[in-house]
Amino acid sequence: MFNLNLKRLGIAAGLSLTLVAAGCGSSDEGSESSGSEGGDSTNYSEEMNYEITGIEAGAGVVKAAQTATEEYENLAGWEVATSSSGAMATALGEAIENEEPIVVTGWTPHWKFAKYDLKYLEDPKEVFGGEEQIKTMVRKGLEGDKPNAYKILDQFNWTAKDMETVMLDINEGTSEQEAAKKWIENNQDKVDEWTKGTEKVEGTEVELVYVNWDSEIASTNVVAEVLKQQGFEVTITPLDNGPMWEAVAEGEVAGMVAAWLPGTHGDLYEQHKDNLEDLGANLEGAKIGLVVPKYMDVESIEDLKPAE
Ligand code: PBE
Repeated sequence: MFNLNLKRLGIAAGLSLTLVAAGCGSSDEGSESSGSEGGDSTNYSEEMNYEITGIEAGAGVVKAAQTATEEYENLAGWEVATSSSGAMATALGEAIENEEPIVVTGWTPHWKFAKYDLKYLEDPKEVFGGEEQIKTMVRKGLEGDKPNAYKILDQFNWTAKDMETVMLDINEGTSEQEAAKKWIENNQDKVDEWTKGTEKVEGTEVELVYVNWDSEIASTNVVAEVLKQQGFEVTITPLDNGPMWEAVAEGEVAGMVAAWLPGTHGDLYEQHKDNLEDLGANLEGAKIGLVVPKYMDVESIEDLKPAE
């Protein structure tokens, strides 16, 4: 994962260098803080208004961040501001442009690590958990009703690098569908493994649900395009996290490829696991945590300062 991010950083180096150079010229915060030991010597926490920039309220990473504000004594008085993944990305980009401090609820795979120089804050209390898998969940009975769709969903799996390729392409302006089609064209060998042993259909309907997180937009569009190429009539419906799990457990839709486990969606999995079918991992090496720009002189969640 980290090797991958380094490689990707190379691709975005032109952009990052510009940002860093602009930052150095406009602020001397970096030099002031470079000699410090405890972190947060420039009182970033106050500058950030003791606020973690979150995403959708229903996201697991937001819930974990809220838990962190309770578990870490030094986060007394901190709040997690919720909005959307898009708003978080905009706030992150603006903060970096001005070399201002910001803490966001972050996750990997995500294009932000290729575009910006970022780091995860250490989490000694392990509130955000360790390495995760992204798993595929389908409704009960799908195998009997729509065996070809079931098999493709079961066989779908790719790497963090694959997912990042699609995410970056979308971030750079390619439409979600076009980015998915392009990735499929360039990775036909992988796609052939997913469709292996299945037969084409004529217009069988399949509905997938997801949340508008950049990672899930990438995976869900790719799977949808593969299903379409096999003759399915595919609908993809964005929902909030809780309703996404419910839609599968209640049998309203075929399934989803967006289950982050064991930690991030652990509570939702416990709640619904008896009413859906777990088809296993479609991606290994995912992660969530608090993420900051590398120019910030803080390494651990414990370096942040409590609200006065
Ligand atoms: N995420 C991306 C999700 C799972 C996928 C990390 C934002 C969440 O926190 O629930």
